[in-house]
Formats: sequence, structure tokens, C-alpha cells
Amino acid sequence: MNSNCNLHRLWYCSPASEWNEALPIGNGRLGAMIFGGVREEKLQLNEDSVWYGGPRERNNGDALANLPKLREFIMEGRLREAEELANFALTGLPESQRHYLPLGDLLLRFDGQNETISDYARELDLKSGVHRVRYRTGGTMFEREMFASYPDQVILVNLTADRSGSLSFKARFDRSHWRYLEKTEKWGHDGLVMRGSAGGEGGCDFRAVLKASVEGGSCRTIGEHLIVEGADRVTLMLTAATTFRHTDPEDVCKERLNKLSVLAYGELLDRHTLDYQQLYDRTELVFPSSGEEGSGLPTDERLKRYAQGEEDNDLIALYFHYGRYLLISCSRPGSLPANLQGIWNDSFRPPWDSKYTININTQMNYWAAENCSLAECHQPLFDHIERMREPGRITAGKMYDCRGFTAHHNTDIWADTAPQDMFVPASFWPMGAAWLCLHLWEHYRFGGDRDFLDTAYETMKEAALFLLDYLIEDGQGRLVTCPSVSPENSYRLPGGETGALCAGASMDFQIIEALFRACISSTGILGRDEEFGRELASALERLPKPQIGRFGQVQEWMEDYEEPEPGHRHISQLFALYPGERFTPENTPELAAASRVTLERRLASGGGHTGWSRAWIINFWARLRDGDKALENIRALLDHSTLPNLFDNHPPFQIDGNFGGTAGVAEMLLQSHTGVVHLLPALPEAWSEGQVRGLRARGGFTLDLKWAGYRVTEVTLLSGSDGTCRIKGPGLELEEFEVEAGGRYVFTAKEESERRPAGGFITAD
Ligand code: FUC
Repeated sequence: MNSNCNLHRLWYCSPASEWNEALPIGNGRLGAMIFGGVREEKLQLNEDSVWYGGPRERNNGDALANLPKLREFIMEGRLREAEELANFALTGLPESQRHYLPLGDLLLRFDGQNETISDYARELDLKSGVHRVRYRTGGTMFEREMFASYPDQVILVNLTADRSGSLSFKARFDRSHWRYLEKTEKWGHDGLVMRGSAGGEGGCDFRAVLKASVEGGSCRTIGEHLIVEGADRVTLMLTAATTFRHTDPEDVCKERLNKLSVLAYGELLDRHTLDYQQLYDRTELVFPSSGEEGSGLPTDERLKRYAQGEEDNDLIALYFHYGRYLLISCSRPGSLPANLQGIWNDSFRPPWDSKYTININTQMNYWAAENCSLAECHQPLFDHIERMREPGRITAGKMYDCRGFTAHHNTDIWADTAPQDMFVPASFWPMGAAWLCLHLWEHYRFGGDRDFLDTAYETMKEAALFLLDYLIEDGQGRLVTCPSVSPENSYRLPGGETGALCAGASMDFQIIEALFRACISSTGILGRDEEFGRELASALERLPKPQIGRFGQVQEWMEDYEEPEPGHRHISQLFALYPGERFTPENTPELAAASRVTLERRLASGGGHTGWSRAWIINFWARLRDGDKALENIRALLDHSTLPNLFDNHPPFQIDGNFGGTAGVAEMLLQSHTGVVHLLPALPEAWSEGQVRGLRARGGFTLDLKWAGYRVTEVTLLSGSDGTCRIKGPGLELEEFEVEAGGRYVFTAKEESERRPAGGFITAD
């Protein structure tokens, strides 16, 4: 194993003793958590479409009739009555959407290996997307290589030993000790099939199929076991499918494995590596080797050291690279989007159903997709938004008598859009679709694909149409959402009544403004629908304006209400700072200053206590150009909210913080939301020198960047389209210049200009 590559490798000196120590592999659709045990290896398996139950129409048929009353209660400040009525009339029927389930486990039992174990190590090599386990026992060195191949849609386990004939083990499937399993049967002398149903009305049937290819020794199947004896080398191929995508998933799995079994392991590995590296290798962050003592230590030790206050910039780079690895592993074209746990879940009743919470969490899962050069991995989210349109139209019409499509704060495998739970602070928020649609717009802004926008615009427009109809006058000429909530916070009225249901939460009009502006820009770019654009523009003028409250903070609601929980984990009123872009230090200095106050207040009252909340805070500080604060919160993320396998810890494990943290690091190094490519906008004191390759900026640009002494020393820009570009950064200010599609532009600092902030750069080509 390569030991000096600690920027791209998680490694440990002992097997995982629990799930949060196991290491993830995945190809978007298939996932496994690998424990690396010696006498028993366990791969806890997932397939993205194994969910309990089928599609349902859950919209509450009493919503519409009660809507006027509900609005009246809210406008009159009768919150208790409003919330009671909302619980009756808006709650989905039934209350909950569907939940995600584990596929099962693959267990390998190595009975003969009872002697002392030495030289144990397990690693996740991010460079190749391969997990390895190695140990010595009885004088023999054993090695396993495991990965999930996207091109071949299989999980591979390759077992070798340095002494011939020494590989013997028994393999079987398990699914919580059979209680949730229909049946495992042998498939010839070298295969097993696990058959089951995910349960619930209309739920999917699933199959997992295993096939062994054995060199030397023997392979046979007895009952539910596959038994290998005295082999030199074994390759296990595993695949799975459900009736979500196939009428006969078993046939699909078997055909796939039969086809692949004629190929050598090396070929399958090469195909995987080629595919994986094409994505992973695009981006790299390197800090100068600072002789940090921790970097040679196993990952869990490093994490502990860092939490105790030691420096370890390489650990931050590793965390950044790992975020990209995780996105590649849980969201690939054709898969479902990354859910609350990406794809990795071992529970039959996972936290929040391991589905899609769309009042921050699913969006955060994709914050690193564009700027970290993984735009393809964004595609499953776009497919899902498309699938939400029809259910979302029904929800919009039936619950609110509105055109367009809407979704509340959750969705599931079936793209359900009706409210989730009977939990007022979260459930009755009709903004989920609108926020998701901004991801379509961002994808266009980064990549510049006009054909994509041509299609995406229709979806964005439908989300905007809903809002045009949903907005009501507040009595002062303003257009407000009602009912709504500011996710998932509550407020206190001057009379003392506390509630969450409201009219015109700040986040709502920030999202609406962003969506309407995106639609208006799109009509210009596409040259169509100008009339609709004008309609949106006039509605925009009537939206409430952001307000600054009595503490100097950005108001979360239209009134400066008292907050019963000032350290709340959601910081929705700063949507316009990030991921929105309406608040910037340059264009809205007062609102930027008020954003700072808002953050400080949240943090002073215990905010940032969940992983994703902390990750959001990193991005906020980056947008406020405060690198030291951003880094302070990266430390807090790794210290309080990161598990031994570097998974984000809500607690429990929830993957959003990994992606939010990764996006935050990128946001510290490059920003492009103001129309300028801004290099090193939030560089902390501890990062005086470094280099990053393959970050993307809006406008179709990809950048490589080196800096030293806190100043940009070299920047290479690749342009994906014809147009113009402006770049600025410490020690660098470039006037707008013309770029061509495919053009590569290099700017290097002149030796003597190192202390000069502007103009000291020459164009190399
Ligand atoms: C939102 C958050 C919770 C959690 C859940 C999945 O409701 O407020 O903290 O992340 O989603």
C-alpha cells in the first residue's frame, strides 16, 4: 500500500468495530460499507431503489377549503389556532412519505485464520476508488481489493494471498438475521441469489446476486452458502437490482454477471479506474508539506490530534478530496440523488427515513457539484426534480388551487411532494421545488449549456408559476407566502404567543427573488417568454425587502420578532448570502454586516451544533470573506461533527455536512457569483501557501491556482465558451479580457511584482 499519499487516503490499523468506522464504496446506485474484519469480512450493502412501499397521492383533500381561514388566523396572529388547523387540514395523508432500506449484508467467513494477525491495515484509496485490506497470519499475507464499478454496475471483491492454495472461506447473504429476508438460493456451483421484497403496498422486489470466479482450489454451493477451498485467487462479483427499474431484476443481474465473468479481474479494475479517475482527478488541493507530524498517522488518530488543537492542513485537504469521492460514489447519472446518507444506510428505520429533506439537506448535498468539477454528479438531482413535476402539480392544484408545481420540505423515491410529518416548524413550507430549481440555473451558469437551459427553464417556470399564484397581499401592498415557516424556527409575538407558521419568512422571498431573477435572465438568454418575464419583474417589485433588526441582524421574518431559540441550527434568513448571492460585501455592505451579526448571534447561542449547520456556517464566512472564521468552523466541523470514517455526524451520520464542508473549502479559494472570478476570497492566516487545481467558476471556466505569501502567483484558466472574463485576487486584478472556447490562459506573477497588488501579471499564452 502506498503510505505517503495521505492527501488521498483514509487508513486504519484495525478493522471497523462499528458501522461508523467502516469505509464506503459506491457507484451511485450500489453502495457498500466495508468493515475489513479478518475472520469475518462484512460488506453492508445498499441499492438506491430499495425503499419501503410504493407511490401514493397523500395530498390532504381538506387543505383548499381551509386555506382562507388558515390565512386569516396567521394574519391576525392567532398562531395556536392556525397551527391546529394546519395540522388537521394540511398534513399529508398519511403523515409520512416512504423510507429507504438496506439491501442486506455480504458476509465472508475465514474459518482457518485463527492465528496471530500482524501487519494489518485497511485503506480507502481515493485516487483509484479502491478499498484494500491486508494482513498476515500463519505466515501468509492476505489481501482484498474492493470497489464499486460504475461502468460495469457491480461491486468487486478480489481476494489474494502470497501462498498458493491458502484462500478458503464461506460466503453468504444476510439481512438482519433473516427476519427481513425472503430467501437466498444457490445459483449453480459458484453463485448465490438473495430474493426479497422491500415491503409495503406497491413496494419493490429486489435481488442481489453473487458470482465467484476462482483460480485453483474449489468452489461449491451448499444451501445458502458459497464455499471456496484452497484457492489461489478469488474474484467475487456482486450486483443487485429492483423492480423500480426492471420488470425482471434477477434476469438483469444474472445476465450482467454472466457477461462480466469472462473478463479478467484486472480488466474490470482498469475499466473502473479509468471511469473513476476521469472524475476524481480533475481537482486537487495541496498545501506545502509543513512537516506536520500527524500526516503519517492513521486517519482516526489524525482526526483526534486535530480535534486537540494540532495543525493538520493535509487533513483538511483529505476531507475536501473525500467529499468529492463521496459525491462520485453516491450520485452518478442514472442513479437516484444522494439521500440524507448518500446511499449508505444499514437501518430498517433510518433517521428521518434517509430520504430527501429539501429545506437545506438535499441542496447541500450538491453544493460542491459544480465548483468542484463534478457537474455530471448533479444529474440525478435534475432527474428527480423532473419526476417531482407531476406530483407537484397535483399538490399545487389540490392543496392551494395554484398553477405550476410545488413541494414541501421532503421528497422520497416516488418524488412525493405533499407535506411530510405533522411538525409545524418544518412541514408546511411550500418552497422545496423553488429552491431545488435554482440548482438547474446554477448548472447552466457554471457550464453554459444553452440546450440544458432550454429544457430546464420550463421546470423553473413551473415553480415560479406556482409562487405567482401562491403569493398573497399582506395588507400593505406586499406579496407574501402564507402559510409558510422559516425552516424550522419559531418566533414569539409581542403578546407572548409562540409559533412557527407565518406569512413571508425572509428565506421565502429570498428564494423567490432568486428564482424569478433566474427565470427573467433565462427568458433573455433563450429569447422567449418575455411577457412572463415582465410578469415576474412586476411581482418582484412587490416582494418584501430584507430588513435589519434591533440587534443589527438580518430579520428572519417580516417583523423583528423575538426568537425563543437564538442558536437555532437553521440560518435560513442568510439564504441570500449563501447559496444565494443577493447579500455581498461589495453590493450590499449593510446586509453583509447584518449577516455577520446574525452569524455571531447564532454562534454565541450555541448554533452550528449539527454537522450540516456547521458546514453552512463555513460557507457563510467564506462569502463574508473571513477566512479565519471559515477555518475556525472547519476545525469545529472536524472536531465535533465528524466520525472516525470522516462521515459527517449530525449526529447521527448524515452526509450533507461532508458536501457542505467540501463546498466551503472551495468557496474559500474561489468565488464567482458576482460576475468576477475572485481568487482566494477568504484565505485564512494558516493557508499562506498552496495550490488547487480544477475548481470551476460560473461562466464555463476551470481554474488552476498557486499562491504564496497570501498572494496569487500563478493562475491558469480554461474557458469552456467564447466570451469575456474578469479575474481578481490578492496581488492580481485583471481587466475584462476576451476568451475563446477551449482557450487556455496563464497568468504568472513577475518576480519583482510580488509586493504589488495589481498589474504585475503577464500572460504566458
Ligand atoms: C432538517 C434538519 C434536521 C435534520 C433533518 C434531516 O429537518 O432541521 O436537523 O437534518 O432535516
